[in-house]
Amino acid sequence: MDSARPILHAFGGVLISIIAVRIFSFVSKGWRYRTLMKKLEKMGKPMPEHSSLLGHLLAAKTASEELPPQAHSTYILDRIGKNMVGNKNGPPAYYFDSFPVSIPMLIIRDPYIANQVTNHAQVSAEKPESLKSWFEPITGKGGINLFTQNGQEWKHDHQLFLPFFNNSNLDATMPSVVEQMLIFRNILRKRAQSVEMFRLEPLTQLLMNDVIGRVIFNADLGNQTYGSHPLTETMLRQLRLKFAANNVLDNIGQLNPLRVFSIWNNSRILNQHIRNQILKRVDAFRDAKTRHEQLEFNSVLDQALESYYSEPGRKQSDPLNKEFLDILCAQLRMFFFAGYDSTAATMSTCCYLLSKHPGVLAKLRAEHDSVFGRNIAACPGMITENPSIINSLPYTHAVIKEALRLFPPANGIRMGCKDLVLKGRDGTEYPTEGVAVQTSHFSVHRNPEYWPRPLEFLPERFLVAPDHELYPAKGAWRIFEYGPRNCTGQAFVMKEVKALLAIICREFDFQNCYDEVYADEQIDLANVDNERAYLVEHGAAHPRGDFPCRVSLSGYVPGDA
Ligand code: HEM
Ligand SMILES: *[C@@H]1O[C@H](CO)[C@@H](O)[C@H](O)[C@H]1NC(C)=O
Ligand SMILES: *[C@@H]1O[C@H](CO)[C@@H](O)[C@H](O)[C@H]1NC(C)=O
Ligand SMILES: *[C@@H]1O[C@H](CO)[C@@H](O)[C@H](O)[C@H]1NC(C)=O
Ligand SMILES: CC(=O)N[C@H]1CO[C@H](CO)[C@@H](O)[C@@H]1O
Repeated sequence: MDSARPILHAFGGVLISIIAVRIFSFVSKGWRYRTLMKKLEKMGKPMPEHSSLLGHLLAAKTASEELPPQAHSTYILDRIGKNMVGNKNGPPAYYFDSFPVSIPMLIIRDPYIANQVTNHAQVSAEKPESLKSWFEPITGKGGINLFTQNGQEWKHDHQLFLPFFNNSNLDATMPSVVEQMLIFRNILRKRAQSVEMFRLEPLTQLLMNDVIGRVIFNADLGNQTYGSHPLTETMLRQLRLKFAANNVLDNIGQLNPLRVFSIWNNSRILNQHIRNQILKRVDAFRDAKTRHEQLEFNSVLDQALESYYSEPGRKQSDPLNKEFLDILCAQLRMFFFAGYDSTAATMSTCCYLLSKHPGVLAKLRAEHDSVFGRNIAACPGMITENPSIINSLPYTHAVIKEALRLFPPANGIRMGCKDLVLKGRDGTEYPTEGVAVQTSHFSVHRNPEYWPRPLEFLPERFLVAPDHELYPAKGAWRIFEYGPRNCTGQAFVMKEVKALLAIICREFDFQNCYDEVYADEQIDLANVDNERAYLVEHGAAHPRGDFPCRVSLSGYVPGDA
């Protein structure tokens, strides 16, 4: 035992030093952030009352207490703005210091200011360092992926994957996508035989999981048909863990050692599966190349291999180097997440809103009649034969945009710099040095100064001429953000959701069961715009309750186009 003592001593010393360094860095960071905010407060910049000790945590607490349970942090940020004196709709932008929850931020609620951010040469391209810890459980590898990378490293990897998203390659994926949607349609047909209520979103999630497994890394997850695939399960489990105890005010959950361990364990399993998939595909990819076979489409993985092997000095027979394999693994985990979660939410949100707006549904069906003809059953085959047909569905497109306006799954974030001082329309200046600039899509998309009838579901606003009062202001709809860091997957999202609506909307009627499920609920919905399906935190922002509904065969008879 005695001989172990010096070692234990040394170990204890190291441990204490590590802890001391961590505490020191935490305190000095906190001090720096609070001082920066105090300075901005003294300059009279818009912000809630700032405490030297707690920053704006009390303002966040007050705001969250005025909201229903689990309301997404986007409502908290919106509420904090509305609680500030002087402007009942809240200021166009305000500073927010929630350290240790996040680094200091400038929250933007106005498109005029948001446009300046995405037009600025440096800031438009720069992500804050702190975003990496958000992504770490999802992508591993220190949270490094296209969302969080900067500079040359981002440019390089962005180029690597970009060709996947060209229009002809996306069209070439559509037959595989439609195949999965037909499985989904059959599941709905079964549900339609019973009057039992069910939740739609878990089904759109499985649909999108299977779609994305195929187009991201050539995996047939088959979850819709066979029961859940380990990869699907691990990803869903990881997201549940990440968001279980993770809201703006309760970050303590992240320190729970059991949770930390489970996240690490899940991360390990995700890596194993994806690595195997990569290595399997490298072989198949080489095979196809030596036999000069044309692939049906390039998956994201195929595209990365294609780019990798066409770099100068590399031979087709070379193995992947470790560095590339690591980053590829992290990027594919990111694509797997980015590819299914928010798209699945969008699909169920559209079905929810259509169930509440029969007039919109009627117009949507009429458009599908005119493009796909009177034989409803022929539609999927027509998309498979000629994927570009879904580009001629302007009303459907507008329905999706309007659903996304009201239920934005994501936000935009950039790192500010000394050179960028934003200006409000009233002349107020907002320095951005040292703060992350976050554009709140929810607040921008419901901003009454830019959107007439902001809370109404009016797809027509995206179809009217520029001189019409409903015509959206520049940059007021920014669901995929603008500038060099906009969403790489946006064209794909629109194609997928349009195809799904074309395939299911004429055949089925959805009956919205929110009132039934939440009939006995005694909560005040005033601060979530009286919306029972208010957004909650789960990966991307999702409507609460996973859309409880019933589905039935509509009996719809297509009209003459
Ligand atoms: C409804 C669905 C989706 C929404 C609302 C959405 C939204 C966004 C937003 C707002 C950003 C920019 C974030 C920022 O400005 O800080 C973004 C970035 C990104 N999205 Fe999406 N997205 C969706 C679906 C997808 C899909 C299906 C893919 C890929 C298959 C994808 C891949 C990406 C990537 C790679 C980035 C990072 C771009 C970069 O910084 O280089 N997204 N997305
Ligand atoms: C689009 O990407 C695919 C797959 O990488 C490639 O084969 C095709 O040549 C590209 N087309 C265009 C127009 O860039
Ligand atoms: C890691 O997770 C898997 C899947 O949930 C589980 O079977 C396994 O026991 C876990 N490993 C450890 C060491 O807890
Ligand atoms: C989106 O980003 C790409 C890649 O950086 C860029 O080429 C394109 O112009 C951007 N689009 C918009 C609308 O900002
Ligand atoms: C159709 C089907 O079998 N779906 C299964 C997919 O996986 C989930 C669990 O993640 C199961 O609950 C579903 O039954």
